[in-house]
Amino acid sequence: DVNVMKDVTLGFGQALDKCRQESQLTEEKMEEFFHFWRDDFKFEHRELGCAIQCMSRHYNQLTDSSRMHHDNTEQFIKSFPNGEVLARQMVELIHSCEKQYDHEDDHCWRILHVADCFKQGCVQRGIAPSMEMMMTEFIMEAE
Ligand code: BOM
Repeated sequence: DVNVMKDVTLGFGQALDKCRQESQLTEEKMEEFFHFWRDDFKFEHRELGCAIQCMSRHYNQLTDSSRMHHDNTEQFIKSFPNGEVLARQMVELIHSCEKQYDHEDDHCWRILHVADCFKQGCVQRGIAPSMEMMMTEFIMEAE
């Protein structure tokens, strides 16, 4: 459900600031992580892939080969309200995206493609939050 995805995104996005420096992801390339869900968001900066790698590592969601750690990712999603309704679906979706891009040896590029594929899959399944939802919640949290 879209509300779960909104919460998981905002939770995951908490690691962005910590990862900006090491990934070189400037605010010009991505101001806030929730912009991920904008209709016109372009997955073109390798730095975003590096940032997602850093953020995933921060939450112990990566294996030594920089692939998704299934159990830890499932637990992370389940740590949000109603997370259990989406956890398996999200892990399976990310894994199917990983398999599609397994030939890409550069971790940052691969993760960027996986993220794009994950977003498209969420849109198709109707579990992608709207930008309006993301903005509202983000502003509420900041107040
Ligand atoms: O192969 C490496 C796997 C990296 C996972 C990339 C998934 C895309 C995540 C970007 C969006 C995140 C929103 C919510 C967090 C889900 C865990």
